[in-house]
Amino acid sequence: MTLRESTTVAIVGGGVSGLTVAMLLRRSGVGCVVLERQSRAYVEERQRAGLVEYRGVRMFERWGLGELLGSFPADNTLEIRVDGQTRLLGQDGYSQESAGQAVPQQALVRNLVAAFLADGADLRFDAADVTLHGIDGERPVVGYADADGNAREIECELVAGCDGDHGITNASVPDGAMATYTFDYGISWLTILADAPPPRYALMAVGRNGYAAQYFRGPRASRFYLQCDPPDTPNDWPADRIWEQLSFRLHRPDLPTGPITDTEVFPLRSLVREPMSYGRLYLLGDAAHVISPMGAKGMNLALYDAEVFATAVRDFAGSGDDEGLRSYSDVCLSRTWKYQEWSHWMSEMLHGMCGPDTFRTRLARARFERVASTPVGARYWAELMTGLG
Ligand code: FAS
Repeated sequence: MTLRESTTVAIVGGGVSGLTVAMLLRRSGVGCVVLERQSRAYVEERQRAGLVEYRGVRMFERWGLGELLGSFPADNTLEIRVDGQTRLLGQDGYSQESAGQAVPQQALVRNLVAAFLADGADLRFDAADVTLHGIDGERPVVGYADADGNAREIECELVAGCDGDHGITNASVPDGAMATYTFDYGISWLTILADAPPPRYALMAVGRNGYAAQYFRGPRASRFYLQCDPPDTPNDWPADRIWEQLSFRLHRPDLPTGPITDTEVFPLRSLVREPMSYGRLYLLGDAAHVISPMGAKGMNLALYDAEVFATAVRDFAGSGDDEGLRSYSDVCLSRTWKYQEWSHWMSEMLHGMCGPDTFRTRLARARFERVASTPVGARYWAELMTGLG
């Protein structure tokens, strides 16, 4: 027998977008249930992004949730090493007054889970076989099997698809109802997590030696990136080769090493689904758009979608005003494309500065010089890095 219940918003996916929108709906007095396929432990340990932009920091503060960001360092400085020469971006007044916070995504997710459950809210892990029904009607139904294998159904007014790029919600939209735009950079990154001391500033190295980066992921942890050949797998990168290439590209013969805890190869690619809603289904975060990590906007676009959707639902549930829901897709797509352009612009510049000395390399270096040494270039970079642009 199927157990049936109802709520206002059924949220599929308990990652950073699902948990943030759930928390904001909770603050707005709107009923919601979050269904997450994985276990709590898995979700809380999964390492991804590492920067909440200034706009995101202000958003959490605005909703009275600033403490969920913890006391991680706030800094907008990015050190770019060009053939070993240090150039610092983000030292201008605008950047320093609008600093983002280096919050590891898993730390934010952990804090969101704890706060949501402590508030007595409804978050269900190990929810399997989620299916959507009647999303083009007035009362959609979300079906799933709970952790004990019981079949359950949740009738609701709205469904928030927060289940990522390969989730069930975007796959539930009928063919032809959404357009999908994709871009493949033809570049892959080896991403490395290591218990190695983090850099003073977020660090990227470009130039003849190739691309590498190092970011804070904790007081004694770093996330490194190495550009690698697309067919590569982690097996092609034993630890000694990783450290040899990192110290070579970062121009750090004395680079402190440490145990490597995770490696993964992922292709740099971007994707946008338009529109970001269909009937009573609204897509948020990676369920609607994937962006290359260059420019650190993946998690931040997910946070933006969460606030736009939660505000729209609050108005709809409160006064029946559906203007926010009707404009949700356009509002979020406008920002999504702006930051897709930013991420592409950054990738073209920073990856363009690597490798042999060609016309394209010189163009990329000229673009970098404008950013690094002119007030207009610095301001353009700062506005987009902070998320205020
Ligand atoms: P998430 O993928 O975070 O969450 C979706 C949730 O839905 C997951 O918990 C999943 O288990 C659940 N789910 C999926 N299918 C389901 C189903 N059928 N039923 C129920 N639940 C389901 N961005 C950066 O800016 N910097 C980085 O360094 C960076 N590194 C990344 C590394 C990797 C490997 C990946 C994949 C992404 C990275 N990103 C990075 C981008 C990342 O931050 C995403 O933009 C962000 O996680 C998006 O958040 P969500 O939309 O909530 O999706």
